[in-house]
Amino acid sequence: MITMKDIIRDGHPTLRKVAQEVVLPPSEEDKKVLKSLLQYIKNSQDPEILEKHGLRPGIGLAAPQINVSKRMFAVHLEDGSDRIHSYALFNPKIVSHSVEKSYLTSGEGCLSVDENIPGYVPRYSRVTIKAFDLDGQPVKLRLKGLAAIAVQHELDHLNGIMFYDYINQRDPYLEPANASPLDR
Ligand code: SB7
Ligand code: NI
Repeated sequence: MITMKDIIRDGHPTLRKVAQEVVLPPSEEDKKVLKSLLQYIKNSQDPEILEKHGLRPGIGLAAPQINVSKRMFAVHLEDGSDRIHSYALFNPKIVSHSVEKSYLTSGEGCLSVDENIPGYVPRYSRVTIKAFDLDGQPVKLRLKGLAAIAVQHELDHLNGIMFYDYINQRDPYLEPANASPLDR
């Protein structure tokens, strides 16, 4: 079971690396790691397990955050339309995206960043993702809203990018161009 002690923090070099593609079909070991990422997110959303193991709540977790530099991540969240998005993906790619952007009015956080870093993080409003699921089968997802934002945050971890890289240094709350606000 993944707990906070397994999660590497800002400053660790792995968080700035471009992660390696996963060899498909996935090995049992890679599947085990990906399942454990999803399980962490689910556990962190269960108040009892969260409390018992001192977890920080999250809606996604990428393999580099547990110091595994491979292209896989999990997302588990309920969006503004009460829809549950639960994904565990290998080798995800954005194949198309909207011109329009979106940002969370509450900003973003990261399990690998202990401080709160305020500011707007511009993301594409809509993304189409191609990836492979736990069985190694191809999947194509069309996402908007919080699910689109979460997937972009996780994909960035596979490319060594942190959410605060996008925050305007002069004015963290500068309205991003072409963007609509999203309340969580
Ligand atoms: C706010 C939080 C997240 C994504 C988008 C907006 C995920 C937080 C947990 N993570 O650190 C996952 O990488
Ligand atoms: Ni993160």
